[in-house]
Amino acid sequence: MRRVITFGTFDVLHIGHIRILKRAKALGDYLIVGISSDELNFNKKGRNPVYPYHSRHELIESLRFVDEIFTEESLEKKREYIKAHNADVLVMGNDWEGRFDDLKDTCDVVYLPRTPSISTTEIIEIIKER
Ligand code: C2G
Repeated sequence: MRRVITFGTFDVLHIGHIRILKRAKALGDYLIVGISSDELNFNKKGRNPVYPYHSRHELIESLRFVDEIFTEESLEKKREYIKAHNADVLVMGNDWEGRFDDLKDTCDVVYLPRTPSISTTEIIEIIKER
């Protein structure tokens, strides 16, 4: 069984998130998702998420192609998470292209093209303008 792991905040869940999770699952049999803690999201993006961790967790947990969830506390702990979950492949969107290549000695590392023209930041801006 090929175990796939991926990471993200998945704030204001949108079609780009759904598509990357589906495509990640299609690369194996079992999909494990590391959801960023509220603190990690603040460190990455300089803002609190719109949806707190427990809501983001509940949304991702409801997706039929997601098999397991855990909390991503730090970007630097990827190697630890990959080992702990026995993952065979790490999947990330290509906004992270090259960033996790040092993990190629642990598992396959695949960067998938992002869905164009949609992001949480843009959704927040559009709603603000209304
Ligand atoms: N994504 C995508 N298409 C979009 C927007 C996002 O394919 N239009 C992908 C991203 O590339 C990422 C995943 O959806 O792989 C989750 O996106 P974010 O929630 O923005 O993830 P991010 O905050 O970048 O966290 O350890 C890595 C990080 O935790 C990734």
